[in-house]
Amino acid sequence: MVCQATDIPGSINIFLSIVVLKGFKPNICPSHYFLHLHIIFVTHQDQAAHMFNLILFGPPGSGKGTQSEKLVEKYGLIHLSTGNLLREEISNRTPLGLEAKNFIDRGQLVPDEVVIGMIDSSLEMHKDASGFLFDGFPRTVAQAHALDRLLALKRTEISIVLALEVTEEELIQRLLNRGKTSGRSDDNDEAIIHKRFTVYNNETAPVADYYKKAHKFKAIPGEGSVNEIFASLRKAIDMALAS
Ligand code: B4P
Repeated sequence: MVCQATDIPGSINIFLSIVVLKGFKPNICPSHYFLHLHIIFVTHQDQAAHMFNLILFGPPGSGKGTQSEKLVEKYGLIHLSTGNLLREEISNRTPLGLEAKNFIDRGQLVPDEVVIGMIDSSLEMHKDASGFLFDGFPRTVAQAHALDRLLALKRTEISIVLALEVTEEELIQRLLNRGKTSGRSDDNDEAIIHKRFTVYNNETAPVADYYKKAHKFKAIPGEGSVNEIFASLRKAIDMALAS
């Protein structure tokens, strides 16, 4: 079997050069070794192309976290919640957590570079995932661009964005209720909750237009029982998977 040097992607040539420089001598002829590496590369590419990547979008308290738990169980996706990742950093009192707390306590968004860095490392940690559920990310257009770039590096993309729609009165009730038991500093104070809505309208709502232009956006009614909303989300996902 003959394999031509022009068939081999540049990155693999570089990889092989490093391996050879480090003294590794494959016990097969170089052309077959290249072919073997090429097959590994193509297999990895195919897996990435078939990933299902979902964004669960919506204002604070719309039920992203609640529904994400059920969706990851149903579809076997890896759950990436920037809110949860940030709260973990805060409870571990890391420098990143201490910086993030200042923003969260005031109802503001944590700087883009911090959350993008967290998502980048999480994607790296789950190289073999069949897909991701992004919960609470992206929250700015800059984050949406960064996510597109990170996924393109993995030769995959966002499959669908499902946006939970809930009225502001209902959101306030849910957040104040959660604040009674969650101990979350950003849920206890109505002024902070209003600040979060202002930030959402100014910085996060434009993310919806970004995905509408890409024909990936679908609104889902976010009021009703948790199971009713879950059924609507499942219907939208199953349609996207079938298309
Ligand atoms: P998040 O942790 O993302 O949380 P959230 O938007 O407040 O809530 P979620 O929509 O997940 O609501 P949940 O299911 O819990 O963000 C927290 C903060 O972290 C942000 O304000 C920001 O500062 C920072 N942050 C996070 N990501 C960031 C990013 N990408 N960039 C910058 N900063 C970032 O539901 C809320 C309540 O409603 C719960 O009590 C739940 O039980 C209840 N509920 C859910 N569904 C219900 C239903 N159908 N009926 C009645 N109640 C319901």
